Amino acid sequence: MKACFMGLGYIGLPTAIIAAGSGIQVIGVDVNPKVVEMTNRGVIHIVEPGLQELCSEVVESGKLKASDVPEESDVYLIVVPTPFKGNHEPDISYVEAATRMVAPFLKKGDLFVIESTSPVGTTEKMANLLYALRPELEGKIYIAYCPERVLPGNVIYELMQNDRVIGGINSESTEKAIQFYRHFVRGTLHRTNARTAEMCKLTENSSRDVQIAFANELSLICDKAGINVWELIELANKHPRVNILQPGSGVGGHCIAVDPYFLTSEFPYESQLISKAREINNYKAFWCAEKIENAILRFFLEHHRKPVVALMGLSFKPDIDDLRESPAKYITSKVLQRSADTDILIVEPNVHEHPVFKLTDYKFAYTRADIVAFLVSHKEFKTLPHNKEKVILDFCGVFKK
Ligand code: SAJ
Repeated sequence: MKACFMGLGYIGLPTAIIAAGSGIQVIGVDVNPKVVEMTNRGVIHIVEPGLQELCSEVVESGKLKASDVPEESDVYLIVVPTPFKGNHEPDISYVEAATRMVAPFLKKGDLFVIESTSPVGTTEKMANLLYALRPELEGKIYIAYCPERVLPGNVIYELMQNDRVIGGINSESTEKAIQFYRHFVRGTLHRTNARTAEMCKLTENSSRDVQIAFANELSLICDKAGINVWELIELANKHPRVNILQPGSGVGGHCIAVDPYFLTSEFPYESQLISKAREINNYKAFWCAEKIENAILRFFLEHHRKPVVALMGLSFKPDIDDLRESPAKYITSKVLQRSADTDILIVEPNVHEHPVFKLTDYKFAYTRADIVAFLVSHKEFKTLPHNKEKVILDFCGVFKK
């Protein structure tokens, strides 16, 4: 069997590698020539534990090859980004472009699967597009939606072990997609229709966003009330039916901070809670930036000199190199803008170089700084010694108690 993966990003690349590892012949297609070149050398362009070794193996064995154009295959998977436009409306133009690219290669009996997070109805839309481009294939190809559910940082395990929801445009398509995913997924494959599968993905990430918003709201209340929010949550979670998540510097990444808008833009009146959760999680990053700016001002008034400030972490969550939609990056930019004349040290242990931010070693920054703001709870930061001399703004529970 041969599969063509359109998109070798944070999800497409690991999935292509795992599929190739299961014996499927894989061609991975990406518009970025650097990604194609690196993949063909067996080098991954993302940080993901364990993935490098697997990539080298499947490239050496000839099971995975990358290119900028698709090749005739039996299965085509669309794993490209779905960002949103300025007004938070989903932008499915990459899904559409990838669909157009594979259309000439499709033949009778082939399977076409969308994995990209998509607004409800996208799979049907792409089916209609394919039939418009290749009318002779109507009713002769299988089309399904199967959202990915993996957590960056634990991708290999989750790709193989997580349950998957698979929804075809008809039951034959669902069955065909189930047969494909059986090659490399050990979790249960749940059958549904395409619209429900699309909605399921949006529901999962919106649900997490709402839950994090609750934790972030608690952190704002606790800050005013003089209560340690980490201790509070730990205690509340001792209740057998309470399970509160952790507050942080906001919600980032290309999933949780984006997907709820796919619902709020299309169902604005029905999605009040989802909408409010987005507002709270966005506000949390703004609030953190204000806290840092106030601390700088207070330090100046007390010590009659500008403080050295360390901003610890830039990625959107702990122990990864991914800066997409990162609240830490937003906070850093905002503080740099507003406190341009202050000595600000920026730290991100998972990134070597950044085109905009000059990065500093985390131990050096921590030692030098008068004010330390933890924006991401990277594992390295947890090993730093407590220092009562410094002003510590711990937005994500590095030192918890
Ligand atoms: N965060 C908190 N507090 C928490 C948990 C997370 O503030 O208690 C923040 C993180 O710091 C980060 C953001 O939320 O900024 C999102 O991180 P995450 O770990 O919750 O999720 P992602 O974006 O890495 O992955 C999510 C996952 N979805 C769910 O857990 C429902 C993953 O399974 C999906 O595959 C992925 O989105 C996706 O691709 O959609």
